[in-house]
Amino acid sequence: MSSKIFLNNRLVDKADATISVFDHGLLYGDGVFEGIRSYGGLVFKLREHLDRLFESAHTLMLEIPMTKERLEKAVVQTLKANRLKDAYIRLVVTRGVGDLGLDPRKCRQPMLFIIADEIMLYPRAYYEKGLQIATVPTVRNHPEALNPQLKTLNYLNNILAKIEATNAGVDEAILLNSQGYVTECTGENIFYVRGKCIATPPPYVGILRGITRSVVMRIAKELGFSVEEDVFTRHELYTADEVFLTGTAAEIVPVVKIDNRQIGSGKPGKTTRLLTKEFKKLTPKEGVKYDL
Ligand code: PXG
Repeated sequence: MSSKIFLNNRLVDKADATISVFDHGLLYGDGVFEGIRSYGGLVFKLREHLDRLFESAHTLMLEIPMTKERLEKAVVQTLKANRLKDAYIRLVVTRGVGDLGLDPRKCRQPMLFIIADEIMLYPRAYYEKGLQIATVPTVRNHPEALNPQLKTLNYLNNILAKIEATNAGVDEAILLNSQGYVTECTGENIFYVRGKCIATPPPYVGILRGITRSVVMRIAKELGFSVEEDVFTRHELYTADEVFLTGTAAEIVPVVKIDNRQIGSGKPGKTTRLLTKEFKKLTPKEGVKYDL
């Protein structure tokens, strides 16, 4: 069965899911997106993802051509059409077709599409052995230039960082802000563990307020950890007991080496493993249910 894409209010075959070269999403990166997952027939944190999508669009003055309720149904409809219980969902809204000038007023109709596909899982070794990551020269977007809270089609800041990490021979990049404080990775938030304390940077340093981040903070509090949102430098990461990353695609990944410094024992730590276990208990329980 060929996969079905939800494109502007209807399901079309993948081969027919095409958009114009005059779409400003392509010409200028003018658009917003979300990456969502479903686990065993439940869409995880769908409402939170839709809220964030609408917030990003609101700031860009991009009108999403559908209500949140209708969009929720459209996501489920796309999952059903593709008969996917465990899926990766990409929801994109672009400014739509305009002319060769960046004025968004020339774009009459936003373009909305939803792709639901098999999840591309990270290699098992990442979870079993842990990641090696490095800080990169590219600085995270300044919040007053392009706020990282906006999940827009402009991901070049993150892509440059990813290229630099790859060039340095590591799996992922840490981006610092213009003051040298740790922000996040290219598509994941970052945490460190020290004893019974778990810390992660606050949104004002310039990060995306990740949905997985919020879930992990909640789990950690429930387990009796003190959870802090605080600014910190690389030194705090180098000297932590454990470091891990969170994101929709990655879930929770242990980090064992940063800028060639071993973190803790050099193996995924017990707190990271405990949080992962609790997170995995939660995902098949919380979410918007659908039947195939
Ligand atoms: N920071 C950045 C810059 C991100 O793009 C996260 C943190 C984690 O947020 P969530 O809400 O997912 O916990 C992200 C998320 C993709 C993809 O296909 C990207 C993300 C999520 C899912 C898929 O590139 N980024």
